[in-house]
Amino acid sequence: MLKVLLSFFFVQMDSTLRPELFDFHGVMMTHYFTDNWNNYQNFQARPDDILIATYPKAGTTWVSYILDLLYFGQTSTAQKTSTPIYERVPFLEFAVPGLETGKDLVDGLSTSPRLIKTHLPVQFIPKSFWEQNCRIIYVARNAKDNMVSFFHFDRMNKVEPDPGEWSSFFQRFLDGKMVFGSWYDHVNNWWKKKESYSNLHYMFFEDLVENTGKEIEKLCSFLGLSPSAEEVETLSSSVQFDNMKKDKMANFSTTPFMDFKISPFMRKGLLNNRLIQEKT
Ligand code: PPS
Repeated sequence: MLKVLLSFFFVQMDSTLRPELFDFHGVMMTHYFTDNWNNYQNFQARPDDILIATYPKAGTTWVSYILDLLYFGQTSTAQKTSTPIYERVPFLEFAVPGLETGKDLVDGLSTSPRLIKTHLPVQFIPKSFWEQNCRIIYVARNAKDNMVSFFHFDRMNKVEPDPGEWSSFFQRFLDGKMVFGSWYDHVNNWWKKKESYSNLHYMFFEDLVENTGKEIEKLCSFLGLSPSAEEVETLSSSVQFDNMKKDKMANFSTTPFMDFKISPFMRKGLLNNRLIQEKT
């Protein structure tokens, strides 16, 4: 019942209730990701925590789902069919009134390891992740597909700033005036972090599309896991776009503030240049 009421409330929110962007320590943010700043900056990471970091719309959910299946694929079916991915892999900085904060959801996780999602630029990561030498996976996606995905997401997500017309959104993206700042600064500063922090696995959305099994193997090698070739094959097919799109626990259709009548969360998930290649 609570979920139904929340959906009603969020879907009724009009554009005037959408958040404004503001400059926060040199990065454009909205208050939904800064209201809980002090709390999440003091987050106490554990050495086996795994952080999945991305610029928004770069493949966070895909990699979260892969890791969840790698570690907890044997969990009871009841849990798998009733706990959405955003509760299994909480979004650390998320703080929307009426919903549990990401930080509280992480604190409530009883799993080991805990899988944690973030879109924070590298300079905003709570210091305990570095102190505990946690494993961090960063996923980057090419700017064009990332931007298109972000535009459609902002249209349907009522807790994002209004995207406006495509032309102004396009310019804003180029100017780096998006939630979590500039795409270029994000992917570039995380890339540079690899030089000083070795427990960082930097991967690309495009490689996952091209050869999911190979990327899963690289992930496993980073995580110190050794699944059989058959297990990798099975996992690789379970996490293909069409399967995840159908899965209510992975496709965000249970989220109260997203309007799927405007656009689905899992929209295309393909490379535009691959489509072009296929056509020529
Ligand atoms: S979010 O809201 O920032 O956490 O979004 P994120 O999960 O990072 O990115 C969403 C995009 O990833 C696509 N996606 C996939 N593509 C291919 N295969 C699989 N399995 C898959 N899972 C998620 C999803 O469709 C979004 O991209 P677009 O281009 O909008 O479809």
